[in-house]
Amino acid sequence: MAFPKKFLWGGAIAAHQAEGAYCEDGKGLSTCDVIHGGKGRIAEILDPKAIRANIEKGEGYFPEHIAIDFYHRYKEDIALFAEMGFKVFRTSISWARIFPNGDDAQPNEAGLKFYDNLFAECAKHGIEPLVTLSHWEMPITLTAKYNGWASRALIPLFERYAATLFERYKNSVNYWLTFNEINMTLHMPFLGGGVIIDNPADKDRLSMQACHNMLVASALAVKACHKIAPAAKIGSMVAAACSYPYTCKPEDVWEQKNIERMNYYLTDVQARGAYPEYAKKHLEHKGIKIEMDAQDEKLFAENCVDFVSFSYYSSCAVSTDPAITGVKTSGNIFGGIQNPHLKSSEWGWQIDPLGLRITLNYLYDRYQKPLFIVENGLGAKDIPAADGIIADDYRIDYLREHIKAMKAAIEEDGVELWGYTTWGCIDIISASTGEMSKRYGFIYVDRDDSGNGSLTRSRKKSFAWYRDVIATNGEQL
Ligand code: BGP
Repeated sequence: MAFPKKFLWGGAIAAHQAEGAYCEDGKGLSTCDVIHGGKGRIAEILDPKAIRANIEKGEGYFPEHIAIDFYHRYKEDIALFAEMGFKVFRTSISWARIFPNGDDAQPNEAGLKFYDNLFAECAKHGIEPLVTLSHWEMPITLTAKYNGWASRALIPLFERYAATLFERYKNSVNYWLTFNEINMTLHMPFLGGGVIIDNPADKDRLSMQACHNMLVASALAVKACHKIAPAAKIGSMVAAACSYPYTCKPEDVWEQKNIERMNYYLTDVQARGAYPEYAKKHLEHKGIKIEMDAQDEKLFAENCVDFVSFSYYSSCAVSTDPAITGVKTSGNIFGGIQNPHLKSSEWGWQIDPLGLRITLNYLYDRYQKPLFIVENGLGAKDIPAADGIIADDYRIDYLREHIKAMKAAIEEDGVELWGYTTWGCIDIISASTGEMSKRYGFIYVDRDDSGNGSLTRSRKKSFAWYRDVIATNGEQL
């Protein structure tokens, strides 16, 4: 049998993409509450004027305000997860529910209570929560006052937020992640770190500074977790961008290597405890001087994560040839060159199950720590048939092939993998487009891209399929 007996099968969502109730029970406004949906979402996130206008005026439809109303419907949803046999459920905590402005004197009791109830509901069904402290959202006040993670002022605020959560949930949460896809802050500083960049020439410096500050906060969270909840495990989380040299030309190979290294330097700090030499040189060559405290390096060295988690959806190719670099694929925000050997999803994300096995091996070789796949799945348009049934065989095929790749990595390569949470186990708002129609779930939610629909939940064909996968511990695919 390939999968260990205690393998954690489950699914994942994030607070802002599911909860809604954006200003209920004392919650403050979050960064994600001021982003519109639609194809222009990424451009809006990168446009300082648009973001400022949204913060000031707040006009138009903001999909996260109601999302799928998980805040009021979590009992029904968790019961459905339990019906599939979930062992683990990954979600995040909304910082603005706990500290509405980020720097409030006291936490918001109603916000804490919501997560008490949520975790109690998980416990009732024997489901282990896996909780991200910060998944692409933070109190908007922290952007307004400090320009988000660009400032070190956020470090003690985050430390207190994290400690508050560990104290409160030390008996109900055994698995924590610090920042979701920390490397994405380099590409999307507002989404990942609440940072607005007015001068594009400042992007590298500010985003790398923001990441440094987040690394310090992440190490402090690891320290606090080990002290307050010593039995719990806390991990890092990176968007694993599997890439291949487009050709065997040494220049292409070298280019791919460099892109890959810059993708993992933040995880290197979290998992190995120090900035790698190549990253220091990169900063030096770019003329970027990161502001650091004398204590930062010691803190990194002493507070490494217990495991490394990652998201994996697709792979891309890398080339130095301008004739080839024209053919882009979208991928998980950073994109790359289209690989002619692979098929793409409707959103242009290239489907590559073997890339998952390659990634698992690569990360295990690099960090020699247990791994956790905390996001994987296929975003697709699901069209209910006349009888209401959604026969999402394309999703089943995608997941089956990826699970086979995991199996091979465990059985044949000896990778230590703790668990697998498919992304968007119930349909939620897409992070990159704000659409509802980009669906990942086993559970269909009746809601469209403009916010119409009854929010009723129904089981797709993949629901019964995943239930059987879990019941047989990955034997029946
Ligand atoms: C990851 C994020 C998630 C998520 C997922 C799928 O990058 O951590 O929040 O949404 O990608 O992306 P999308 O929703 O854009 O399809």
